Amino acid sequence: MAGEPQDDCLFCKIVAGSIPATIVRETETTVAFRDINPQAPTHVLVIPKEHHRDAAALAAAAPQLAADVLRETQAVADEDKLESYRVVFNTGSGAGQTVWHAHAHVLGGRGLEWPPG
Ligand code: DGP
Repeated sequence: MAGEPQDDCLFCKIVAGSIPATIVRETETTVAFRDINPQAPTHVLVIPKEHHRDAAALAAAAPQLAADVLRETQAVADEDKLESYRVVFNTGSGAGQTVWHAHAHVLGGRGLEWPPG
């Protein structure tokens, strides 16, 4: 069911604490932790604690929770004192999504080119 933890989901396991992660922030509804393969000096993933397969599914099923995730991206940027940063939701395998639990990448701490690859 939408929102229920999935046994085979890596990020649900991070939420549950059964897989370790470097957690930078946690709220009642979200967790933010450092990406295992950082692409910038700050590379933090913000996820809803509920399981939704991608950002579009999250926004459709739980818009308030999607807003919580977005609000936390700013909090992460503040925590790492980033003046400029990028928020990315890879959505679908063609866009590079590899983990099927909605997550925002917060990237910063270096110059970021546009357009992205
Ligand atoms: P995406 O490709 O947009 O689905 O992003 C998934 C990200 O998750 C990717 O940048 C690497 C990160 N990642 C994968 N496995 C782990 C893990 O076990 N721990 C942490 N901290 N990050 C992970």
